[in-house]
Amino acid sequence: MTDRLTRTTPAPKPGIVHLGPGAFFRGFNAVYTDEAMQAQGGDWGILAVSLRSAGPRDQLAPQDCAFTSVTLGPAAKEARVIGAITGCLVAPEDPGAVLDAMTDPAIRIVSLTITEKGYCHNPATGRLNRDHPDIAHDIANPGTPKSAPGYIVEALARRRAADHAPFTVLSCDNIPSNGKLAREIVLDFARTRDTALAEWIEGNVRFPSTMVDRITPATTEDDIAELEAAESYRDEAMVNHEPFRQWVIEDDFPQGRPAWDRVGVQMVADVEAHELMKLRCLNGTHSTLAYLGYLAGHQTIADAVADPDFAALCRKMWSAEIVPTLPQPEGEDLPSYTDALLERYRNPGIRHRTWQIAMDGSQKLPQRMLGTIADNLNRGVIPQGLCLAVAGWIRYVSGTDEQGRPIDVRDPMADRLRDAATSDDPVGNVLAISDIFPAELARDDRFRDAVAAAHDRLTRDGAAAAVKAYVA
Ligand code: CS2
Repeated sequence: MTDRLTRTTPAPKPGIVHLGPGAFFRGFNAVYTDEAMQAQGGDWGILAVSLRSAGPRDQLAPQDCAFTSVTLGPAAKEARVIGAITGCLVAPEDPGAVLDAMTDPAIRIVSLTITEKGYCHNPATGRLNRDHPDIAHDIANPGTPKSAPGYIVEALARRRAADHAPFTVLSCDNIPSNGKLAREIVLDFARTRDTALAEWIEGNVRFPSTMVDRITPATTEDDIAELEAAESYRDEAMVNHEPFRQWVIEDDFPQGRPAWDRVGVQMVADVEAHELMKLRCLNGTHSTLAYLGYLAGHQTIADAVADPDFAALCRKMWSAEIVPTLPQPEGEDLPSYTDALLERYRNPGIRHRTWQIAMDGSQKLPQRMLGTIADNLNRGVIPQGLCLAVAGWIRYVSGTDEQGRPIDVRDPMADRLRDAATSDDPVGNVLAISDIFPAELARDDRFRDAVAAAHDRLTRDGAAAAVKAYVA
C-alpha cells in the first residue's frame, strides 16, 4: 500500500480560524492563503474547525494537515501540495478547545464556509432564526455552542472580557452581502444575551463581504485513487477544482490580513455588484441546470451543457433575464463573463454532479433566482426561464423523477417541501412557504401563473421538452 502524503515544509503559525473545512475551503481559501504567505510571509496559518463531522480532521490530521490541490484543466491536471492548514479541530468533541483558539489574540480573522444553512437564518428575511434547534441550544448553553453564530458570539464575549481586540469575521459563502448577513445574525444572537456585548460588537467588529468563485466538486474515491496512481502517495484530504478562481473582498481588516492582494485577490471598497453578477449568472444557472438537468437525466453540469438545448437555455437566461438586472461591476464585461461561464461548465475534467448542486434549494433559491425574478417583474418582464427553473425545483423536491424513481432530496426543509410539492396544489402550496418566498413575490399572479404553466408542462412533457420549448 502507498504511503500517506506527509508535510515537508514547517507549518506556519496560525492567524486564522476557519469554520467549515470542506472541499471548497481547501481548494480556495487555503490555496490563496498559502500563496500569500509565500509571496509576503506573515503568520497566517489556518486552524480549521469542523462544526459537525470528524471527517475533515480524520482526513487531514494523519498528513500533518498537508493536502493536495488538483487543478483540472480541460486538457491536463496539475497537483500542488498546500501547507497553510496548521491543525483541524472537531467542535462537538471539544467546544472549549475551539473557543480557546478563537480567543487567542494571535487569531485575527475567523473565516467561514459553512454553506447557506450554517447562518441559521430565515432565508426570506435574513434575520436569525431563534427557533433553530442549534440556536435555541446555544442561547441556553453559551459555553458549549453548536452553531457558527454561537461560537462567534461566545468567542467575542471572551475577547472583550480579556480586553483583546476582536477578530474580523470573513464570510465566504454564496450569499449576497454575506458580511452584512453574518453581522446581522451575530448581532441578533448577541442581543439575546447582553445588549452591551451587542453594542461592543456593533462598534468594534468588522464583517467584510466577499465574492468567492471556484467550481470544486466533492472528492470521490476514484479521484483519490487517480492521484495515488499519478503521485505515488495517498491523500484522503485532496481536492479537485477548475483552473478559474476569483475572490473579491472588501478591504476592512483592522487586525491585518494575509497579502491576498499579491496573489490575485481583488481588494475593493464595495463587493455588491460582483456578488450579484456571480450569484445570479453562475449560481442561478447552476441551480437551473441542476434541477432541470437532473430531471432530464443528466448526471453532471458538463453532461447537461453538452446538450445544445441546455447550453441555449443558459445563454437565453443570461441575456434576456439575468444580465439586464445587474449593476455593472467594475472591471467586468458581462457578455464575456457569461461566455466564459459556459466554457467553465463544459470543462470535461470537472464532474460536478447535478444532484450535489441540487442540495439545499430552500436556502439557495432566494439569492440565486428569486431576487432576479422580482427585478424582472418590476421592469414588466415575466422571466420564463427562471420560472421554469423554479417549477423544476418543485418537481425535484416532490421526490420522484420522470421515470417514477425516488430522488434523494437533501434539504433542511425536505419533508415540508415534499408534502407541499405532492399536494393537490403543488405550486400554490410551495409558493406559500414564507421562509423561502417573500410575500410580494408569492402574491404576484404573473409569477404564480408562469410557474404553474411551467410545472404543468414539466409534468406533461418532461424537462428536456420543456427546455426545448423555452429556447425555441
Ligand atoms: C454550486 C456552487 O453547489 C452549488 O450550489 O452552485 O457551489 C458553485 O460551484 C460555486 O459557487 C462556484 O464558485
